[in-house]
Amino acid sequence: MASLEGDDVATGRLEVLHNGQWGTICDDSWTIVNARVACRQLGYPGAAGYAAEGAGSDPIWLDQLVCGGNEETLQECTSDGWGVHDCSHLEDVKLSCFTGELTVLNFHTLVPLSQLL
Ligand SMILES: [Ca+2]
Ligand SMILES: [Ca+2]
Repeated sequence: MASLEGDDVATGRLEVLHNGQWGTICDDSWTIVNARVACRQLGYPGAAGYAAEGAGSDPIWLDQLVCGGNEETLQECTSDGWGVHDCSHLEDVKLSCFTGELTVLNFHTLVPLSQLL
């Protein structure tokens, strides 16, 4: 088992800039893979979580966003197209990113079962 522990977490409504206008992202099809791409693009080392609680008021720019995980930016992921959506602002993505170095907690030495008996 490996687990991750972040020092600190930054949380906020995720918005993208398109044609000089900021807009929100709908949570439909949103995954932790998308969240990782977004956090990396924001300069953070990893994604801690997400929720549909952004509650923005700018245009809803992206819906059905699907990232493969290797993209440098969310703009490289597939979507229905800029401004094409069937969402409300209740579905705006709220994103949490780790801000500190990730620490991998790992390497429990395994004692053979026979020694425990
Ligand atoms: Ca939704
Ligand atoms: Ca949708």
